[in-house]
Amino acid sequence: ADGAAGERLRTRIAAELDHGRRRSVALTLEALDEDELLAQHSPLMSPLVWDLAHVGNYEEQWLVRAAAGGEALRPDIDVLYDAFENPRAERVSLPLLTPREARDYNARVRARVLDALERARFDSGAPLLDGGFVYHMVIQHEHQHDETMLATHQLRRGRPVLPGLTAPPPRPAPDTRRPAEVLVEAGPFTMGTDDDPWAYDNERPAHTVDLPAFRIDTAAVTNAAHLDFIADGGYDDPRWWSPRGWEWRTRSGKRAPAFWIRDTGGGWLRRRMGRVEPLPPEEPVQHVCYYEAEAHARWAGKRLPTEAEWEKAARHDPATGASRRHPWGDADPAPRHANLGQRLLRPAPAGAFPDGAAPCGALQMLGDVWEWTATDFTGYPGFAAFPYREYSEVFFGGDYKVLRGGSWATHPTAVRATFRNWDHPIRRQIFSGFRCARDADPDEGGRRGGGR
Ligand code: AVJ
Ligand code: FE
Repeated sequence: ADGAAGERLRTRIAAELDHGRRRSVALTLEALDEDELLAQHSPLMSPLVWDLAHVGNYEEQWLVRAAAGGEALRPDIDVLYDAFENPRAERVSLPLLTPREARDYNARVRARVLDALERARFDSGAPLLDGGFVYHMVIQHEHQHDETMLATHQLRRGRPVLPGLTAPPPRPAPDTRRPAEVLVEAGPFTMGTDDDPWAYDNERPAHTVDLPAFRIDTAAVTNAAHLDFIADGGYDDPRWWSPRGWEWRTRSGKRAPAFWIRDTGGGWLRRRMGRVEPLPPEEPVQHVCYYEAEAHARWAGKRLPTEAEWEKAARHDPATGASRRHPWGDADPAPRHANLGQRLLRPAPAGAFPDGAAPCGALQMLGDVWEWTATDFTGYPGFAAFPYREYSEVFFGGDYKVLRGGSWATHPTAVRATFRNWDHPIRRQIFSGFRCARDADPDEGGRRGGGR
């Protein structure tokens, strides 16, 4: 028996499984009628009913079959919900479960899972179950798809359906006197983790990375700052764009972030979950691709942070030399720390959440918008795929940039300062923004900066 700790973990897991399912249901069955659930809202996305049954099928495969050794409920549908077999644009033409069938299937899987959870032991040395790993993986998987479903909602045309859209934006008193940048001194820090019971394989193993001193923006780049970039002709000036970025810029014809709309008066509006509203200047810019982030940073005389710089700024505590789980410490994310978990359907103003500051003073490293980094997605030294290659390893070396920190849509269980996300550099339907960095001046921060 795994004692009181095991009992606490089982209770927490049951609660988190339930939170995830309530969220999926709110984004599908409660939000939209059958036609809209089956429809393809964008070639970039699955029909929502695919995500819904995929989440149940993943749970069946990992918790019913792999972890508990139970009998398969619907082995016949595995092939429909295999993300590698079926590109997103083609899923609409598969013989998918109907919304009702998907809901019933998910409920049957969940009943088996809760039954198995009663008997699960987390200290038996079985790698899949150790510390609750595979349950945590499945909980995070559902939340990741819930964020994906929110991106589908954002792309969808038609009447707004999500509750909370018209609520006034909260004003957690952004610190307008905050410094524009903070300094991170030269030296080593621990990147990644060996023992976080929620960490994916790509966050492991912990390893030391030694960095020169650098400066990083205190908060993410705002809509106002991006408007300055636009007003200065940034989208038309090849000096700021990398060759691949300029190719994207000219081929796509894009000259503003996705979902921005030019007002007849010359100002800017944005479409958010079906609602058109004035563009809020103080919010982090959202729905930019990697190339736009890269060009803006160069125009500003800066660059994007590397992934290692981002993680060091987010969690390295120079007072102890240790790396924290979250910027503010090891405590689980609470509403005062960060804008996570779809409490709002938007980013909070840049400069908010002083209680969530990192040791270096950077704000909002978790929540609000995913932040593009300059780094390609690869495995850390000593990487070992676990428990399956298709979560991360098959993407290593592909055309993917790492994003860090989670967005307003990311559930608190599905992000931490070690969490790594990745996407193609042209993608803009995700809740993506950025902050800039630059080498420290030669006379500050210890060992001088240099090329990388
Ligand atoms: C880690 C967010 C890139 O959504 O493609 C979902 C997560 N993996 N199902 C994705 C994932 C399998 C993945 N990302
Ligand atoms: Fe998935």
